[in-house]
Amino acid sequence: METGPVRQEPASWYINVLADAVADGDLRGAMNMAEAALAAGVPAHTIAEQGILQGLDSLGTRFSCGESYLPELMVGAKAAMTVLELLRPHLEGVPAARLGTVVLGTVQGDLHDIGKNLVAMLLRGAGFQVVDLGVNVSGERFVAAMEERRAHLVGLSALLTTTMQTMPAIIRAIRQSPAGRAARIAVGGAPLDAAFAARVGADGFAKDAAEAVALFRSLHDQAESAADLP
Ligand code: B1M
Repeated sequence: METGPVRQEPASWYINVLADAVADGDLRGAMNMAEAALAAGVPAHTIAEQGILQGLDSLGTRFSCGESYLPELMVGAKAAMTVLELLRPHLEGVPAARLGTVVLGTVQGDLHDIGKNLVAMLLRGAGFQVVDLGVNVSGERFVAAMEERRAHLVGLSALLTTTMQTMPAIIRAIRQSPAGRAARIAVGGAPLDAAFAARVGADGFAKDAAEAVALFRSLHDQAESAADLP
């Protein structure tokens, strides 16, 4: 029997095997590999930001090329969501700071929420309170949640080139509401970029969940120093 140290693979090995399992919709394989990666000391945010993302990206490419269809997309998404739930306690942790409240949602017409959920977990881990409105969220629902929770930070997510076009109307609805006058609004999602964010009147764009945390920290600081909170 071998008695030497347990063989440790590089982090990229766990990430690649996990990504393949997600892309193949192999839920058990993805869970096993995420557990093995955690046990090997791969940080939870690396497993999420690289493993899950890489797996869903290659599934998306197969879908675009007609090599996979909607059922495969759904099974891969299910594997990704299950791994994300496994990672949740590691990503959210026990936050020390108590920062502001972020009202977060995927915009109207859009049902993609894996990236938005990852953003929510890292924000909670960083000390924000997150009011997650889920998917298919209208401007009215964003405004109502901001009023109810007295929140001044808002995050809009979109994954479709069609639904990103609903962002200007949602941002207008927020800005025109009494609760939204002092709001700081961030947008994100794969088809967006900083130029789009500026064009639609958002206060910032983040390309991934780690950037979203840094962005909301800076928007929170700006709002505090501007002292224009309601
Ligand atoms: Co859909 N889908 N999908 N899908 N799907 C895409 C987006 C697509 C690119 C696939 C493709 O064709 N290659 C394509 C869009 C094409 C386009 O718009 N031009 C597409 C399509 C076409 C569709 C349908 C129309 C398919 C159909 O029905 N024929 C349909 C639309 C349904 C709807 O929304 N109305 C549909 C449905 C689905 C499923 C339900 C099966 C499933 C979603 C399940 C779920 O989310 N619960 C699904 C999936 C899984 C995908 C892909 C494969 C993966 C998306 C994902 O979760 N990525 C996707 C292809 C791809 O992305 N390569 C695809 C992983 C996630 C961690 O990344 O969401 O980008 P992402 O989030 C990142 C950043 O963007 C950022 O941080 C996150 C972490 O790093 N971020 C923010 C996100 N939100 C942020 C907010 C912020 C800041 C940062 O601040 C507020």
